[in-house]
Amino acid sequence: MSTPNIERASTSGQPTQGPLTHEELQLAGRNHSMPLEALHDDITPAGLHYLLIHFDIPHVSPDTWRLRLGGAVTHPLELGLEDLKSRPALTMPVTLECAGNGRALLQPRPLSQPWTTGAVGTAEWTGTPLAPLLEEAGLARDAVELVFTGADRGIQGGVEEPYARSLSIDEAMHPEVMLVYAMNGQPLPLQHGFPLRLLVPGWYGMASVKWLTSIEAVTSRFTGYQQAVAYHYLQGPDGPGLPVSHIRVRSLMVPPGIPDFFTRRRMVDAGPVMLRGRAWSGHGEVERVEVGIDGEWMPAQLDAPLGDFAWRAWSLVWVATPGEHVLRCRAMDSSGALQPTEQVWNYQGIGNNMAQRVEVTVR
Ligand SMILES: Nc1nc2c(c(=O)[nH]1)N[C@H]1C(S)=C(S)[C@@H](COP(=O)(O)O)O[C@H]1N2
Ligand SMILES: [Mo]
Repeated sequence: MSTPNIERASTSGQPTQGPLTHEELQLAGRNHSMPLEALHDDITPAGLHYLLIHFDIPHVSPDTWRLRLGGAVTHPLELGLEDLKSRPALTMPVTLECAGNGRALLQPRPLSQPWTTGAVGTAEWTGTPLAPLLEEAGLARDAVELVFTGADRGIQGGVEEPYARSLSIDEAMHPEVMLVYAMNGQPLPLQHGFPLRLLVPGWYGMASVKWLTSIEAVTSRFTGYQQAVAYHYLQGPDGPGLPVSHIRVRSLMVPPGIPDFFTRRRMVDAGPVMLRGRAWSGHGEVERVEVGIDGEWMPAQLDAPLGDFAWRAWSLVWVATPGEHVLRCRAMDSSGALQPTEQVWNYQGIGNNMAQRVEVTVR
């Protein structure tokens, strides 16, 4: 192999204490995170929004593309992009976060996409609500779930499948669930699901199926890989474990000052420093953010929420004194959930919302 310092993983999925593997580097290069300085703005430009693509970006021609809504319905529908755009439109800021955000900070480290903290972004999404379409199609009485399938396909855990996820009828009928064709006022970029994706606000990103081609009403629980095997809170390789759904409360700060190129350690000048960041949760409104300066927690100032499903800005003035410091932040939501300061480990490295840690040298 031509990369002598990068090890090759022997098995996928098993946690490791070892150095970064060739496979993780390959995934990290394909799927980038949001640079934390993008936390300055309410809306993340599409090019800075994180990306997660399990397989390959499929080539979809918008002229021949159709969305099929069928299965256990009385009136199956087939819609083109223009049909969808002529329906009632909704634009909403929504914070998306990958369920694996924080995975690579866990010890031992589950082998998969090696996110540190930036697998998040907030875009202004435009689309049409799903519920009226389901009503038009007329769900059969014995329909229990809707299966959403993308045009991309690959092999995971030895299983070859298109990327597909399901929602219960109840979950799918929520008014904020939409079929989205624009991001920040532009047609959906290829990498974010062109021409159409599902958007499930409040849920971790895996639910928001990109390159959507079909919605099928089914009469028994969907058992596809991304639904039944991936995305569970597990303690070991075997289940059962709880399925992953809503985003756990999290906050992040814009790292202050300037970074050292290689270590990204921060250099800050002594004196008052405005610390700023964002906090979000899929379990209710963010009610409190605290900033920890060398272990002492202080309440931050909260701005008005950007939307029901979008992050909330916070700030705090820190009077920086010369020396080495550790800055942290943690948020609490209206369900009472508070970010932990120590890791809470699970086998797939899901939902690691441990409080961020930023090391700073003040000069
Ligand atoms: N068809 C399809 N949809 C998908 C994925 C995928 O690989 N294929 N990845 C999912 C995951 S795990 C996440 S976190 C989000 C990422 O959305 P983004 O790339 O637009 O940020 O898309 C979800 N939808
Ligand atoms: Mo994800």
